[in-house]
Amino acid sequence: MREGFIWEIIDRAKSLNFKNSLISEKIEMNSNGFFKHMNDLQPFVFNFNKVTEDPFFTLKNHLSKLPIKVRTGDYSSPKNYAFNREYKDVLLGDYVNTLDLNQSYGYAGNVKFPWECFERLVPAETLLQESYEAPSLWLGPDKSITPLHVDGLDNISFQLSGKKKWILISPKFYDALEMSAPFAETPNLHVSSLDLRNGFEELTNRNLTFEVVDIVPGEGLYLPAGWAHFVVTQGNSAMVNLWASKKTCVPRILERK
Ligand SMILES: O=C(O)CCC(=O)C(=O)O
Repeated sequence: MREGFIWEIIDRAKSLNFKNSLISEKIEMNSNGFFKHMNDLQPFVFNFNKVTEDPFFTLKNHLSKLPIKVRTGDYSSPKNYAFNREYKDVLLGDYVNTLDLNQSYGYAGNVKFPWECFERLVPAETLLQESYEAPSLWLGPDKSITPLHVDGLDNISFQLSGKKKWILISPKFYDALEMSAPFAETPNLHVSSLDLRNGFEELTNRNLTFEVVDIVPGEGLYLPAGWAHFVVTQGNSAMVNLWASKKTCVPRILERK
């Protein structure tokens, strides 16, 4: 069951036109403005017209030879995610074959891929490419996990196959999440030390409120920068996402003391 604000927003967002999306209204804010206006920056779920072709088939057909990095080992541990990532280099076509056979060795999370293929997966005539970074693919087996973290750029994701459970936490709880900023090249990607793999007790113990949002194929999630998220996959999943362009979207989490 979706809760309050998410339902409202899905209704409002049904006719979402990306050219007039919230992204363009919000990019002017600096990080101080962000925290001042944080209550206006709400995630929302929207519907999009998913193409009928199986996304895994499309990917194998068009990007079979794309070299990708797959997260392996205990990749869903917050500590490893922040400080000790392990990857296996494979070709996308080979990785999708392992998913088909239930023999996947990890999570192909945040793999950059060409716009041309993005447009085969998400009908995106109204989307202004220059407003976004290059698209990313997130392919993984059942129970693929991304630990709790915060990104510095607004994010739009599109679920193509399988489901995802997103745990969302407002920026107002940032200080309770024990964040660190381990990556020099992406200083606004902050990772929490809280391990939510076995449940959300750590959050309730800290009196944090959080939203649980289940996203199914044909639905997308708009997630403003600064919202912490923990994501778990249900079934083989294919998702694509776009981050707002670094050139125009002021990262809003900050360099906070
Ligand atoms: O789907 C996932 O596993 C994580 C997605 C995510 O962290 C993001 O889109 O920022």
